[in-house]
Amino acid sequence: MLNRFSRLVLMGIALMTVFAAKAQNPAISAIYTPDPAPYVHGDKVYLFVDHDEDDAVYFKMKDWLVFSTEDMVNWTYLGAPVSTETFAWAKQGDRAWAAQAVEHKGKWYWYLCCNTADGKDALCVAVADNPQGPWKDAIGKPLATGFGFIDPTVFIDDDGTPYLFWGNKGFWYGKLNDDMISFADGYKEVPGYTDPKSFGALQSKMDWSIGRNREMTQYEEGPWVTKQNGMYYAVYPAGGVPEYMAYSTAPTVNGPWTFRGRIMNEAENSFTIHGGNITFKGHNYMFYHNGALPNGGGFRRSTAIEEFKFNNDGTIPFIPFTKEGVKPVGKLDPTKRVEAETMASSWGVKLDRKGGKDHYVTSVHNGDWIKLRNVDFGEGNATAVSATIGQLKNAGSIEFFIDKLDGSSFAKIDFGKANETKEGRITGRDKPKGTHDVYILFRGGDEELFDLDWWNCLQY
Ligand code: FUB
Repeated sequence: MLNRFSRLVLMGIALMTVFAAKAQNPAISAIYTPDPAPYVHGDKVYLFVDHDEDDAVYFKMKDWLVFSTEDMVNWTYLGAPVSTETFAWAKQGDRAWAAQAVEHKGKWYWYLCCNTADGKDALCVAVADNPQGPWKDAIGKPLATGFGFIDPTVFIDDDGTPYLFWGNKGFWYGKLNDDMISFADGYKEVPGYTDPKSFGALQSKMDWSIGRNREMTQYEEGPWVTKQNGMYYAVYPAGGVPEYMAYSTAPTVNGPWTFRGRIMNEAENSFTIHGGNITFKGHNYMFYHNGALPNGGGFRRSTAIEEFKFNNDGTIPFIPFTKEGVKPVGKLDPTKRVEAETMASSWGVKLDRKGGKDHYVTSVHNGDWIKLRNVDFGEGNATAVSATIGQLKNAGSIEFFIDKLDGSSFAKIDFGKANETKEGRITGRDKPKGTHDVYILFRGGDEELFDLDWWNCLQY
């Protein structure tokens, strides 16, 4: 006979299963991830995002996070290696807003925006040898300051020349020197910023940078500049708030820009939308954010992703939002170490807020779960699952399920000591074979259980 608590947990699991079965968007569910800036590097996509605090009721943003994937659905959290503390001159604990990173000649440059200690909008640059860092302030001062100097996007042209574009209440750009941390000849307004032909017509409104009304265009903020087949593309949130996603194109990096219209509607449950597109393994993806996670909203936003195809003439089609998100473009090998913080979706758990290489799934409670997609068990030779935990607050267990969270698990591991590695036998009847989704379900008492570090399948 089930007691009341067990029944509630089972009901909760059933509800969460419905949520899990449908949604790959938002793409990351264990932490809020606004202003996504994806970057393709070899066989990986890195995702650089800002971070809305769980209890934010206005912009409350202190640090920036990194994730990576090889299959577009299972994302590995790589930590929170940069925060306002990285910039000693910056206002601390606030205004860690939109950013984008790029690799150039073996170094990684992360262009971010924050406020100076006296409240000016500032562009900043951090530099590192790899996306996990350690990152440090590249110049020890802002790269540039000015009203509306937010949302930098970095673009490296085919000839290797880097450019930075940015701005809200204005749209500016400048050629960077090869050092990536200084402008070659200053910066200026993007040609056509106030021209409806370039960035769409919008009635005149107050421009705080000049202190009076002027003709404004649809361009709002958050530019994302790329080049494809000789054509320059600027994708950007448009139309004032609530923002939709629009784009313009130009034959040269200096314009003239032509307004091409709407590519995404106003985001679900968020008055901002911000993101950018990449091509990975032959697929085109548009990243953006919405407020669609449980407890999400305009100040608790999450990365979402849609696949799209360019039209034959190079234009970008209108891209509808989906709950399903994108399909996997690779498989996950469970016989290799799988970091616990690699997941396609999750319920209840959180991620640590640290820099460095070691990360954990935290805030684990009874009934929480992690889902991984396209896990390839091959011929079904795995005979056990091994897992390692970090801190232990209370004893508990993990159970592994195939494809759905009901029925019987194929392996179970109990934990009672901090930092232990333990194995659970895979029973013959339930042996996983071929490619499946995997759920890891946490079980225990009412209190927080333990931090999960990593797991893998073993063959004896
Ligand atoms: O996330 C803070 C700000 O909201 C960004 O800098 C803007 O682009 C908007 O998304």
